[in-house]
Amino acid sequence: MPKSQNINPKVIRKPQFIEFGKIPVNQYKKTIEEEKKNFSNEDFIRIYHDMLVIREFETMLNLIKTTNEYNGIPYNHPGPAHLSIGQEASAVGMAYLLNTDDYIFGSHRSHGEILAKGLSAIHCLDEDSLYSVMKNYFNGSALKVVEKGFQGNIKDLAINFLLYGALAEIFARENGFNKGLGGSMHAFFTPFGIYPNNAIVGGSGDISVGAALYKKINRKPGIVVCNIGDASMGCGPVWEGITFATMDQYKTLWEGEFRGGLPLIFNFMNNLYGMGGQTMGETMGYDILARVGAGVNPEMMHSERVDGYNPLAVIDAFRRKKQILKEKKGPVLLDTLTYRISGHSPSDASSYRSKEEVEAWQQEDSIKLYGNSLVHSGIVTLDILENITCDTKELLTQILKLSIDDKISPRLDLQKDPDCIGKMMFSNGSVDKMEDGKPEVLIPMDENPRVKSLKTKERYYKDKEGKPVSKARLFQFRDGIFEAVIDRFYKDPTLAAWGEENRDWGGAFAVYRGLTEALPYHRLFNSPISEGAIVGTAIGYGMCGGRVIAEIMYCDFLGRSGDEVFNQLPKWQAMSGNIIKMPVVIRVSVGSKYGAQHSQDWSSLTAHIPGLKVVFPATPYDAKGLMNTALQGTDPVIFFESQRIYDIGEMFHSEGVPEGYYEIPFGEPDIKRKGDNITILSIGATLYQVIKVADILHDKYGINAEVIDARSLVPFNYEPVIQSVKKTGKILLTSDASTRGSFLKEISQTITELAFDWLDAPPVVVGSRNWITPAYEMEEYFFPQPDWILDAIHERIMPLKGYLMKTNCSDQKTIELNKDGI
Ligand SMILES: Cc1ncc(C[n+]2csc(CCOP(=O)(O)OP(=O)(O)O)c2C)c(N)n1
Ligand SMILES: [Mg+2]
Repeated sequence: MPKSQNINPKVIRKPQFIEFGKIPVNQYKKTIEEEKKNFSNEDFIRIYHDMLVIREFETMLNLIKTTNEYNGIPYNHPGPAHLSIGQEASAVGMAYLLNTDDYIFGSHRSHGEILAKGLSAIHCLDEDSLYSVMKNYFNGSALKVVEKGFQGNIKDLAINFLLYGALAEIFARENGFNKGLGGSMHAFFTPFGIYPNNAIVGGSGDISVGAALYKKINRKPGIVVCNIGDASMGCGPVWEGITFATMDQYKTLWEGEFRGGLPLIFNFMNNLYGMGGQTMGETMGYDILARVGAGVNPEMMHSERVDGYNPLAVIDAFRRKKQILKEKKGPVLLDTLTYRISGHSPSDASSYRSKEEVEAWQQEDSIKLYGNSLVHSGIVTLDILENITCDTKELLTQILKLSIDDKISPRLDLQKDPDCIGKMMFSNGSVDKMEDGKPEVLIPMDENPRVKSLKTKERYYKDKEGKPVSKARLFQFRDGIFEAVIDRFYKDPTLAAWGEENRDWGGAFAVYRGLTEALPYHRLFNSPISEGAIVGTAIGYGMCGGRVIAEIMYCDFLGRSGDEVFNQLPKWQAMSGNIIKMPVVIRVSVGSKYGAQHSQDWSSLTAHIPGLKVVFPATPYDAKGLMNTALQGTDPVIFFESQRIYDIGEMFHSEGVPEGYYEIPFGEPDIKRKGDNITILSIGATLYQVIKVADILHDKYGINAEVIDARSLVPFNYEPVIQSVKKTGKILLTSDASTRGSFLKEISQTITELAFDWLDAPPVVVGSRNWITPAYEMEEYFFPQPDWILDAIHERIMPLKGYLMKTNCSDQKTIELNKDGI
């Protein structure tokens, strides 16, 4: 809570009533005659044309899925096709007033939105820009296909390009908009402002908020439209996204031109169903979806239901809502009423709705009714409409032929390059700043109180006389992270950071102390307690071109951002065909002292997910160097920090932590102590237990342990570890993660495979117990202790002369515990 806003009990405790205003429902009443001042005849016809293109595109896919044929052309498409037959007016109405600066996000059912937005972009762009978009996209590979033998103007060529790029993508062809790695549910095309469509229901709910933040924070033109289904209103990320998007601080605390609401429309494409669950009347309680806006903020999100079966009603709504966003009074909630005539997917048996219901909606078919109204108003003749239908069918037949021809539209050649998808998981960029410009800061860096105070600190844990430095004088682990972060804030104008208690408080563990003084609100702010949206918005911000640090206060809370961390953050770079970069650093603090729900090390979960880089430094020198690398990169990084060592000083790098900038490459384990007799590899804070063990081994048993700090989990260079094992013949691995399924088990398995011939004993893993983390007073029975490591060495690797076991780590015990699921 900022001190500038005083919460006065005399005011807050006063009795009052909350009053809700009216939410318009289907209030559009204009006739075509009345709309003639807004649309030329050409415009009216274009709307019809665009709806029809979508209808025919989806009809073609439906026929392919259900009959393996369209217009005499056979094809088998085994993948998904969630069609939007019936929803065309809502898509075209949504896209009609948008240009390429306006970004749309969507769901699994987005073919219609892609085509509508693409057609709208083609209409807006001049021919030169259009041609250069097509020519520059993947070296013009899709353009070459549609350009061959084409006769006509650039705009028509671009329509062919749009249809081909989308269809080739749906059929997983390399010429598709995302090299065939997105497919039907995820296809998108950023040059036309079409941003990721998400197969996780509600997945766009928070990502699009991040995109709107990107526009606001970086003064970019345009708005963001989050197109999601009605059933996604039941999803956490959507609610969190709405909460994040409507925070008061944009209007109360953000300064100058940054003050004001986000340029964002939550546009619910309300077809009244999930798959088979009926939202109004069965699975939700809102009756009319637009009602939800009423409870969110005093503006009721300018919520409105609009008749999405009338394209002009939707355009009218978007015109009015865009004005609201222009006045910085957003975000807005639109409940765009529609109906899908097609099944959820072509295999849908429609067991959840009656034939009569579907027929009733077919009677009101938006294309038919809109076409008739154009004819009645004398705007167009039936013949012209028929011609549009014939031309579209012919065009789609052509596009289909091109898209399914294996020679013209091959798939990625995994035979020739088996690693080609693997190589797309990361962009591996190294960029000082994501964009040129002067970073906005409040004071010069050297006037920052924390920066000044750090200049007086000892950057090594012992002073010149070899005496340990007091905590007050010590440059600590948290300071290493701070130095990397503040440095980047003064380098990269796009860098923004958010999370719980990031501002004023200075981050829950004081890593950010000093940043509040340095940065305006729009670069550092407190988020709601919405871990999903903290990560989701960071993803949206990153994929639009900004660099961002988001913070998860405790590792245990990662589950709250499960989908964002598992499905979104790691996947979009590859799913885009490497069009998208993801310069997103997620700081995750691993707790202790606070018991079962605040002390878990879940690093293995994140390391298991392809597409994330995962690091876990254990010293201030490594923390600063690795954070610099994370913030120089263009890939998503999960940056683990152990709360047990935030105040530790640098004990290994004898020159201490350098004041200047340096990077530590990801993936390089670091030998913290040299030795010949046994290798001990640790991840995270357990390093300090290992050092104690190494001392005991040396002093009591004359054994020299080589201590390796993994530092990174992904990527990971095995070579130095193998080298060490070749020398010692023995390895023990230890970390604070519960043993079962930990990343150490992965490393030990790989070492077994790579260094079996040199091993005198199997690699042994000592992790935490497979229980809940108990209270601080009992933690020594949970986290790996020096005795446990010594026990394991004695029992499993090499007997230590005269050693007495402290715990039972026998084979029998291991079998018993596993039998009991412990
Ligand atoms: C998180 C998640 N849960 C379930 C599904 C399976 N699923 C796919 S679409 C769908 C219904 C979505 O309904 P809605 O959001 O209204 O979009 P619509 O399909 O009606 O366009 C479901 C349950 C999913 N893809 N993601
Ligand atoms: Mg729906």
